[in-house]
Amino acid sequence: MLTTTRLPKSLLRLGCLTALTTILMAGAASAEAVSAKKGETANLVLLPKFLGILPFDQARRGAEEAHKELENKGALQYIGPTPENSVAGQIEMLTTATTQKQHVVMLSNNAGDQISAAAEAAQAAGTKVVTWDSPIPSAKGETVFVAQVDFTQIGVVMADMAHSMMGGSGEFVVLSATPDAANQNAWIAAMNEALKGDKYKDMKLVDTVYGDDQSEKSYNAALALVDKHPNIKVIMAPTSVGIVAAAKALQDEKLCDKIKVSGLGVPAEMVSYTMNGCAPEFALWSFVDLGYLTYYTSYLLAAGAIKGEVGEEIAAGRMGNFKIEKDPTRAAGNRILMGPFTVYNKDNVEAAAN
Ligand code: RAM
Repeated sequence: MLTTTRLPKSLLRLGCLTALTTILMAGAASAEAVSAKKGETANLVLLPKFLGILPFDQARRGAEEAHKELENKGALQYIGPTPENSVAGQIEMLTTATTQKQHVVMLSNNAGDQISAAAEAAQAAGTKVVTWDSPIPSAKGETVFVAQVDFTQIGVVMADMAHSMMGGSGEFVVLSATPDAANQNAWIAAMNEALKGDKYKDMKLVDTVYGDDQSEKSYNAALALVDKHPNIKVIMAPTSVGIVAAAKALQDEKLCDKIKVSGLGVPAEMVSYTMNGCAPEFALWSFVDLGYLTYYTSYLLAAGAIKGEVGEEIAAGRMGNFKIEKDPTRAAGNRILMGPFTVYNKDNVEAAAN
């Protein structure tokens, strides 16, 4: 983005329009951004937490769009474990991809730091690891994280959605994905941090439980929360699986007048619960775009056009330019920040669900 502070003072004083326009145009074209050369050979593996849910299918769609656009002569594989075997399955698949000498594994990490040894081994053998959706917490073995949104900000959004649904006071609970999920854990930590603010002083988070991103487990976990904490006003589920399961559980138990669901969900899966008032407000970003941007990043890395270092800028096709920066939400690691996210309610959810 261009700001006037980047223009030389002498120019501003002169108000020289032609020179100013030239500079603005040069800035817009972003001379430093690295563009992808079509037709390279990059063997890429898209490895989500597990297979079988809509957000990851959408990310795959975005990656395939970029794959075609860049006329990659290499292969794009989409592989993943089952939700039940996610941690061990991801580590095994990363190790296999390393043995196969794949150029880049694009990983939505569900294994916490348990995967870092496999990721470091991959890097040592020449297979780069680009994380998306869910990073490696320590960043060990990770080249760069393509962050869907700023993780600190999403914590604040979750606190605010709970605040508005609870009228600013009372008890609420979190129904998360798996206990090791780096993304959900970071969002919950960020929400807890946000809750320290004065605005939220009358809200109390009384429990955090895990439905493992599995529908039935999450459904039962939601029912158990309601039994255990009869006074809760909100179930906050920062998972596309958990939020649907919790909304269905409350609907089935006819509890939506008393308890609301919120969190992160896919509009197409949430629309009926938003319209009937069980889940009045939730947020999400585009997983298609996340897959597309992750692919561009990985293709450029595979081609040797970038190294994944802070300050490098890439041109990511229809999405525009992105800079690699130090990830301010982790102690170590680099990130590319995508954004934005959308907050959905009954006014916009139907249009987004189509
Ligand atoms: C589930 C997964 C994914 C997360 C979304 C919000 O689909 O846990 O990693 O980003 O929820």
